[in-house]
This record gives sequence, structure tokens and C-alpha cells, in this order.
Amino acid sequence: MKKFLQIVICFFLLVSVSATANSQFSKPEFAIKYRQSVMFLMSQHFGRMAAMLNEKSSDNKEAFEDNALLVQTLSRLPWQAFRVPGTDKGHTSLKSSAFQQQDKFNEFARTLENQITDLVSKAKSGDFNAIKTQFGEVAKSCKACHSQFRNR
Ligand code: ASC
Repeated sequence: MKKFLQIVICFFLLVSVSATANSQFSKPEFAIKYRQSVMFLMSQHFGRMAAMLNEKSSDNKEAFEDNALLVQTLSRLPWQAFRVPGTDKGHTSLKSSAFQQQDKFNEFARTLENQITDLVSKAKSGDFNAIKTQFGEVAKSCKACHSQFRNR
């Protein structure tokens, strides 16, 4: 009987641990804060790349690539936090339609990831015009999602 009880307790512990791992956020506000933090970092590193492109200096090649790599990593982080139920309420500009149009939302997310990956390879090539054009494509993919799913 004691053994049985131990097994039952182990089972419930495992279930509760995996439930936490699945939801990732202990409160909806943390999901909002998490994705806003990632977006803030992305905008900072994106802005640094824009400034470098305006300076047109080839000294910036490595720094540009570093920033592109950071944005590539960051671009993989926020999506799960956008799927937490209830996080279209509160301190957020997320439109509720993002929940109703998950496929569209995911498509925007994948497009950004692909466009930034392409920017990383262009950055490695050092071809200024190709980098500038691809930077514009990344910016377009940010804007496309924001105008669909972000409240002004
Ligand atoms: C940013 C930021 C956005 C996007 C967008 C790109 O840095 O805050 O909303 O880039 O301007 O087009």
C-alpha cells in the first residue's frame, strides 16, 4: 500500500512539473512581459543595424553581423508567449484577432525568422546593397505583422 501511494505521488508530481514546462509562464502577465522584453531587445538591435546602414562604413561589417545574429536568435523566442490565453487583455497592444487567426500569426512569425536568417547570410557576404535590400525585407515582415495584429 505504501508503495502504491509513492507511485501515485510520483505520478502527480511528474504531471504537475510537465504542466508547468508546457505553459512556461506562471502568470499571463509574465508572458506579456516576456514577449515585450524580447521585442524591445529586437528593436534595439534592429535600430543599431539601421544606424550602421546609414553610416555606410565598412568598419561596421562585424558589428552588423553580430546584431543580425542577435536578432535571429531573438526572433525565435517570443512566439510561445503570444499563445498564452488571456494575454490579449491587460498591459498589451496585442489584438485579440491574433488568437483567432493563429495560422496567419504563425505565418508572419516564420516569415520574420526566414527573412532574418537571410539577412545573416547577406551580412556575412559583405555586399552592401544586398544587405540593405534584405534589411528592408526584414523591416517589411515586422510591419506586416504589426499592422495586422498590433493595436496602435
Ligand atoms: C523596430 C520596431 C518596429 C519595427 C518596424 C520595422 O525596431 O520597433 O516596430 O522595427 O519599424 O519596420
